[in-house]
Amino acid sequence: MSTETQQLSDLARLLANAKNVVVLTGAGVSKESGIPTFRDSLEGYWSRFDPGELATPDAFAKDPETVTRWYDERRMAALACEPNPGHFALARIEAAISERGGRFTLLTQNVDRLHQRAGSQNVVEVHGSLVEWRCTETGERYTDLPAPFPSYPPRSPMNGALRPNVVWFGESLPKEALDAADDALGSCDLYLAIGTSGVVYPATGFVGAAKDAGARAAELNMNDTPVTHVFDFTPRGESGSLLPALYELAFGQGAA
Ligand code: BV8
Repeated sequence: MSTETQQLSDLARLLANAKNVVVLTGAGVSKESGIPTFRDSLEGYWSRFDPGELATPDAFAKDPETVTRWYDERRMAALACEPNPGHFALARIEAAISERGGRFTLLTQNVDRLHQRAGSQNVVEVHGSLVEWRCTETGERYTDLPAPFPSYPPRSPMNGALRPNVVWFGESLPKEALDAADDALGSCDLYLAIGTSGVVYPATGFVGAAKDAGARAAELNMNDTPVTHVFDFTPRGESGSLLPALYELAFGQGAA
């Protein structure tokens, strides 16, 4: 048996008996749905921009038209995409663990809402969402929005500029998201980081809290990251293949 398969079957055995699983997903999980990952070179018109520069309050203050146009194009792309087998497998893993009386928390850095569309229930959007925009004057949030916006920056009914309700670099994560993450991580026995490059904090640091709670940790990714050394299991491959295989090994007909 290859070390890859051995890793996945060892991980599946832990997953089948886990009491409190915490998963962190990144843009890699949505790649097979056709959504470019956050650090993939931006295509076409956007190739001249650095996403890390555009995803900031300064960029919005300087050029709200360009920033809101970028986010609206990403919103349209996300709405046009479908969840992939990796998203559906995570929803099935959550259901299997819940059925056994276990706890499952999905912390996602993704802003595309594909986990929810695949049926995941306990989803914490640590970086917000593309489909929710908020008025910069009143803070009011809106999800029932024109698709696409007729002009940029879009305006709220109060005529305030609308911004995407995502967390930009330099902005704190929503308190309720951080509290939910801390609560789940504090008694976690298995932590999975999936499809994330492990460079953005505080999300990348969640694995440390899980390890402090005594959890085993797995990093399912295409390649190594700056935090790979922290993990006990590091199966490599596409999440759209690894996650259905993990589900089958842990809960499927052939489960050990
Ligand atoms: C904070 C939402 C406290 C918007 C995002 C200076 C000032 C302030 C803060 C900092 C600073 N310097 C550093 C920081 C901290 C900063 C940070 O971590 N910077 C990094 C870059 C060094 N963090 C913050 O600012 C956070 N807030 O710290 O608040 C604070 C407040 C004020 C002052 C000081 C501190 C806020 C971070 C949130 C930023 N918002 N997104 C948007 O989406 O536009 S982050 C952005 O990166 C996305 O959310 C994305 O999800 C996230 C992480 O990226 P990944 O998901 O990992 O995606 P990536 O493309 O990088 O990698 C994809 C991976 O998938 C790859 O490894 C690839 O191999 C793999 N893959 C590809 N295909 C597949 C696959 N894997 C499996 N299957 C496949 N098929």
